[in-house]
This record gives sequence, C-alpha cells and structure tokens, in this order.
Amino acid sequence: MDKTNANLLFEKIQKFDNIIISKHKTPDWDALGSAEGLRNIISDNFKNKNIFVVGATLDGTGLIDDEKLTPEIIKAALLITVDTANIERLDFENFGDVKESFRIDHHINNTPYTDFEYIFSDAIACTQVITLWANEMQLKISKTAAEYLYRGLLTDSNRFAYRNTDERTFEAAKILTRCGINVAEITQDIYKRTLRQAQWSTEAFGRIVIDAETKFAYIIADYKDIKKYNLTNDEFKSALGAMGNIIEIDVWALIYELTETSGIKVSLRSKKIDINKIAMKYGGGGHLLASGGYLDSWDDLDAFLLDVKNYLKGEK
Ligand SMILES: [Mn+2]
Repeated sequence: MDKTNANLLFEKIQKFDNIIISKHKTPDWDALGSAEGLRNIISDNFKNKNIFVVGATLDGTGLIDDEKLTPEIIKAALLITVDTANIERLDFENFGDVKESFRIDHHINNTPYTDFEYIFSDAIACTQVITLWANEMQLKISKTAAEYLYRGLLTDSNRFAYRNTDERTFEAAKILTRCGINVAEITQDIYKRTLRQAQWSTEAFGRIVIDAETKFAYIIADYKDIKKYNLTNDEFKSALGAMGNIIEIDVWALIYELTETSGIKVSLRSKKIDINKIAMKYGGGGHLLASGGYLDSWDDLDAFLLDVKNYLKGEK
C-alpha cells in the first residue's frame, strides 16, 4: 500500500483547492508539528491552495483556523488528519461534511475512519511519516516546515531514545537538518521549564503510588492542580514522562482531569509490556507502550487500578 498511497496522497492534494488539516485533541508537538509542517509543504509546493489547520492551539487557549471555515469550504474540502488514532480523538466536529478524507498516521490502525490512509504504525512520529513522504515525492521542505516537523520527531521519540527510533528516524532527522534548522535551539526551546512546572513535578512525584508486585505506578491529579500551578496541558503532563526512567517502575499512569468538566483521562506508559490493550478497554488506544483511555467518574478508579494490576500479573 505504501508506494501507491504515497502517490495517491500527492494526487489528492493536487486535486483539491480546499484542504483542511486536523489533528488530535489536546495536541502535542507531533500533532501540531505534523499539521503545520504539512501546511507549509503544501503551500510551498502546490499553487493556489486554501489550507486550514483546525483545532486547538498547543497551549489549549484557542483555535487555529476554525473561524475561517464556511460550510461551502468544508463541503468541497479534502480533510487530512494527522497523528490521530480514532475519530473520537479527532479535533474537528465537521468531519462528516468534507468531500474526501485522508489519514496520515503512525498509530496502530484500529478502525479506519477516513477514505484513504497513509499509515506506518511502527514509525516513531507522524512527522517522520510526513518528512519521508515529502522527500520521496521530491517536495521542497522549507526551514519553517522542517522546524515544525523536527519538533514532532524529537518529542515523540523522547530525544531519539524510545523503541521504534530507527534508521528511518535518523534519515528523517538528516533530511530536516539539511533544511537549515538549528537543532540545539529547538531542543532548548522544547525542554525549557518554568519554576512552576518544576514545582508541580516535585509535588507530582510526592504523590506516586507504586504497586511493588507489578511495578505499576500512578499519579492522580485533578483540575485544581493545573489551576494552582497555572500550567498548560503539556506542562501538566510532563509529570508522566518523569516516571519513565525509574528502576522500580515498569508501567505507569497519570490519571487526571484537565478542567472541571473535561472528564477523567488516563495516560498509560510502559517500558515493555503492551498496555494498549488496557487503554482500548477504557475507550481509548494509541501505541503499544504509550496509550490512553478514559474513566467515567472517580468512582471507577479502584476498579481500573485493580484491572491494570490483574492484567500485568497475567503478563509477567
Ligand atoms: Mn504522535
């Protein structure tokens, strides 16, 4: 499918005047970098395209191009979704009104939700898929596009450290570096922290509960924590990454609510054991080692924790 769909993606972009790029809710750098990187690649290489990146900004305070859309534009548009495993995660309500849809992704392919797909489920980042596609299609990648794409590559691979970081990852990094990006500056910009964030991290670590038998650890947080420390979603979720290099922990979770009404989200991470199965059981999904799901209320917490522990016992 790969070669054919690479060409098909090119042809669809060529054919449509209106292109909407949508990513997942509460976007991270891979989602936003994919969307903005692709926007730049399309506008630099194809003439007369109206391109709209929709959904929340990275800091969650607003929407990107949503206000520029009209029903007429949507009806005539090609929708390209990036970095989004399923329709529930898609940050675009008018999904059903577009003319055609194409999914570019690196998530495990659960239920197809678009007309066409370009998916490499073992790619470390969606921006890797886009970078290698653009290169294969001999498209120009501007410095601006490369900066966006590199941000996704760096963060989804955790600075080239996670499994699935492979030769294609470094190939993509090489392509992007050749576009003139400043690797040191981007890295510094992404991993800088405020004192508030460091303080939240310390508090979060103080709350860790570890089940010694299964090496499962979790942190519980609610919207009051976000308010108290005045954090963005990304800053808040950084407590999750911080658990990843602790010897006593194999599988870990951040169980949290972003706002009073957002509902309870579970973000699961694992060093080796497939935790995607658990996440799917709780209405979510993602990757084998990084996935997430939802709880209906805090009353379901104990049952969820027990479920995870029982599952991990079975896997050991
Ligand atoms: Mn991603």
